[in-house]
Amino acid sequence: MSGKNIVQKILEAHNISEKPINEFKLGDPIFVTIDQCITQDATGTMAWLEFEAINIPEVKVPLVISYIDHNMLQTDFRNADDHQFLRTIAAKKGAILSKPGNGIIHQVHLENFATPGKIMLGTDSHTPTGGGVGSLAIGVGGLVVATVMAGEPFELKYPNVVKVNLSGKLNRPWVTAMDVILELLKLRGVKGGLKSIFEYSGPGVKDLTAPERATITNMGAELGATTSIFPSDELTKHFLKAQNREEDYTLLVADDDAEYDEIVEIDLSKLEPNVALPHSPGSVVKIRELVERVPISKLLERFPKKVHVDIKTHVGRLYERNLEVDQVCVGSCTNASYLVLATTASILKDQTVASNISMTVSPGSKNVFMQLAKEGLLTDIIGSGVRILESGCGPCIGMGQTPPTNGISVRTFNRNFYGRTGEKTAGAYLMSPTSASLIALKGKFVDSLKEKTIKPKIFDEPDDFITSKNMFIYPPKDKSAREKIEIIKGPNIADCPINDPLSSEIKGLVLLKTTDDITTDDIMMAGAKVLPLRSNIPAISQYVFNPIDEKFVIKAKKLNPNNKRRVFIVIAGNNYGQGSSREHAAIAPMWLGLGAVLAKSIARIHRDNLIQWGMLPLEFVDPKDYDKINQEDVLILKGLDALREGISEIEIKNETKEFTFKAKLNLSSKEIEMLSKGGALPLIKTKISQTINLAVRSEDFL
Ligand code: MIC
Ligand code: SF4
Repeated sequence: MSGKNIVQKILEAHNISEKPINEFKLGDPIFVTIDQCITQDATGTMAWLEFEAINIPEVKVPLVISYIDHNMLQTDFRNADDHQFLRTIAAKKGAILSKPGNGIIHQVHLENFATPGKIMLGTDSHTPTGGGVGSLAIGVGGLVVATVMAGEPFELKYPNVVKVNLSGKLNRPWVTAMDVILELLKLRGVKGGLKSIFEYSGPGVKDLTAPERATITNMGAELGATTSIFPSDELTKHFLKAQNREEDYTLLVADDDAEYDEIVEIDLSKLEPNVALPHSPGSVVKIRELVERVPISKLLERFPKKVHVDIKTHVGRLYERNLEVDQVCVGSCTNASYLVLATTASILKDQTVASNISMTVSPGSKNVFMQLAKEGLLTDIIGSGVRILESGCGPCIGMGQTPPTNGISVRTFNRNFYGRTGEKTAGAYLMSPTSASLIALKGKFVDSLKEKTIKPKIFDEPDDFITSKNMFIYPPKDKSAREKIEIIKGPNIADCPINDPLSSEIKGLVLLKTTDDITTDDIMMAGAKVLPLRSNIPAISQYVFNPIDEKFVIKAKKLNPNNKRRVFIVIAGNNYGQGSSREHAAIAPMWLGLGAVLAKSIARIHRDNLIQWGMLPLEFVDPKDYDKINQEDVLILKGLDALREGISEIEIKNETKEFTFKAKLNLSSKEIEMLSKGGALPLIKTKISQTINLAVRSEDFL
């Protein structure tokens, strides 16, 4: 037998299924144990409400951390109430809390806890950031984490493992790790990682520090990948040692004769600064091409039709405006580590941000912030006219810094979906902090490789990072102290809703027919107005599909005045639900009456979220049937009591057009159980009450 790749090694060490690792095929369900779980406030309030509903005394995963980093504006009582709830439930249930201001979940976790060889789950799609130090780090919905914290094993669909072979060296300082992941997105697009884990390897790996690797694994989420991972080597050791946790280091590399399902080659020395055009992280071109004003028709030839209108509108506007930009935002879980911000500071030093530009910098963590301050680099940043924001997600999730009408925003973030900036007419361009900083100084897109005067400095990774821990709140060690803690819930925090058990048939109106690549931001928008409602499903459901159909909720209420379950269906193209892990994009439509999504394909996390909440993620057997269905048709889904493990085909009658066609879904036996009960919550409640009874009985015998 051939050797193992890193993914196989980690899965093997955690496998609790009945068969050994070498017998798994693509898509087979594999059960693994979980070492760490992380939540963040925007998804975490729901996850913790679910955990509370499961009603067990404390978390059963060795390390659980609840981060507060998304909802930080506190424009009224709602966010502060959420924070209070998260603080009290963490203390009671045995989780560490990372206070607001401690930093962005993924950056803080990378610095403090991510560990080579461990498997971690996070209620956030950018959890794969931990892959930068060799963790197998996977983003999932809140209910998956809630059930795993309650002791359930985690079920993963066995992935394709793609080797990304890095050769050569980056042409620093202007070409960075961000350009590597943008290159991969250029090569493969936003669907290019479906069902896959990307394992990085090759001589180029040695040139990348752990935080740079984390930039790459973080944004691997935009490929639709299950996760991405780097080996754990000398550079990992240096990073962990500098974070004062050398004991977490283990060597983790693939065997020389390891096999992969696919190999991608990237020569780092050939890369140039890249940029993702509005509104997709997959629409990547070289910055130089925009500066040279490559005709839009030439750019369009590279991209699917779906994105053509966006590119025409936004690049057209950029060219008309002589490449001028309104806003530059540096930060996010992708690009806010110490080294990248130190280089940013060296670009800004003794310069002034152009008068037409508002520039912000949000350091990824409190410790990054302090390190920049200690070394005087913060002075260079502030001195140039940058607006410093606190360490948090901020503008990345539309919490402030919304650009002007028709604005052109340059961001170092990982997503530029339609409307995500908070302004639907604006366009966001994604690129590295070094490229973005030069643009901020010049006021417009420029080719950094031709820059003569500004000379950015490349910093070595420090041997000692600042490793302050005083914004973590550890739960009381003493069980009786934990028991006494009262969970505080403000008036905006509503109970967790629940679905009905599935019957044999669903009759539903097609309330919406959408196109390809609908994002979770399209289904359930973020931003300062809506994020404070994340712990209140009835309230947040008023925004379902708002960015793409403002009348959707009115239609849903008219159809379903008594708030019944499973009365309408959504028809979609490919990659429905790409983007975030927010389960609100499943729960809120469920609340309005969604029974099933019937699509050409559905993104992994969103598919799982639908099942977790008792809705059917169906795919057309013949994608051409998509064209035969119209909005407002009535569909009848039959034989739902006969779902079986593996691929089931379901007969669907279009009652309006009088024809029958087929849809399919590939389910594990656990997923069938979940669907039939109405989701993971009703299922686990049944199971847990049995376990508790059994435990009491065995104690009685002792
Ligand atoms: C995002 O980047 O979209 C988020 C906000 O971090 C989400 C989670 C969420 O919606 O709260 C994610 O990436 O999963
Ligand atoms: Fe926060 Fe943006 Fe990262 Fe999501 S992508 S965790 S909103 S910084």
